[in-house]
Amino acid sequence: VTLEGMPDIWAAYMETFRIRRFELEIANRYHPSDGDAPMRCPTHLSVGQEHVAVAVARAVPAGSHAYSTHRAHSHYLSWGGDETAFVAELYGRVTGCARGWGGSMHLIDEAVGFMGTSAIVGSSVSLAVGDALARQLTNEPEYDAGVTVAFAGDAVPETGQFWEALNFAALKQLRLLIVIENNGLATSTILDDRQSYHYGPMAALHESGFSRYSFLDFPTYSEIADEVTRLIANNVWPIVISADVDRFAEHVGPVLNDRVGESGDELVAMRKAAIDSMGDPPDILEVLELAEAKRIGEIFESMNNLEAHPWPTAP
Ligand SMILES: Cc1ncc(C[n+]2csc(CCOP(=O)(O)OP(=O)(O)O)c2C)c(N)n1
Ligand SMILES: [Mg+2]
Repeated sequence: VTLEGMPDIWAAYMETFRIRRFELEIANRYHPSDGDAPMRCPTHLSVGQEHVAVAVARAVPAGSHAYSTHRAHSHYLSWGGDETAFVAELYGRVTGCARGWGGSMHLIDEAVGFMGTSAIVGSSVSLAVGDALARQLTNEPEYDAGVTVAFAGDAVPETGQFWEALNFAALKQLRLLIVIENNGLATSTILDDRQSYHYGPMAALHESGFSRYSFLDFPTYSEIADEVTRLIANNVWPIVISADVDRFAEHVGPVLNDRVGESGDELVAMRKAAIDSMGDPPDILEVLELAEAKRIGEIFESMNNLEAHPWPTAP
């Protein structure tokens, strides 16, 4: 069974499912009762938010780059980051994408245009603005056609560097797309306790009235993908998209909340949309899901082989 010939929502769903599986494997394996080489790296899970990354990655032109934050798993994976290098990095092995020294908050895979992550709140935007400037200064057609994406949390507009980056990008008309995953929380502080409703940074973005700043109220996968496509075609830069999401996990760590918020679970909605799109019995999807879950589980299992995935040695 393959995805060939299936409607786009099938591939989008399976991609979102893939990322959710990685996150659930991390949650399940974080505190193993057996094994002498457990995962120790602090992790910020993207459970509940995966569809944003999938929509953006599938909507941007070829040659686009991405920068991300402490909550980077969905961004790295949606950009096509190497799966084994991802898991090896979480286990602190030399085969990891940052040679085992960086962990979850320093994911990188330049081969696919995933240029790096930093846990300094706001820094993804500053890094991306430099990348977007480089894009403008070169004359390579594919590079020019791509965009530079900065994934960001809702705390990012509370930093100075967000506004400095936005100003510079607007001045130079840089192909910068800032994607804010607005889960309404910075660690555990809600938006209303951090930002003035009338005069705070989100209000200021709203007030600016720019057609290229878009605020999506618990959007579906398709609404995000369509909005990214529309604004890129509009070709006025920079672009800011804020998508309301629910985070189904604690801020840092493997523990999932039982909470499925206001929005429901978009992964479940995408699954239903995939089935409805074909009028097909769901068993095809189940076969695909089981195979994918098994494949991903095996990547984690492979970390038990310390010869294949050794510890790094001190430089
Ligand atoms: C400059 C800076 N200040 C404070 C912190 C501590 N810190 C880590 S994550 C975080 C909250 C981030 O919230 P948000 O951007 O909404 O991302 P989320 O965790 O909700 O995805 C803070 C304050 C930091 N990493 N960097
Ligand atoms: Mg947040």
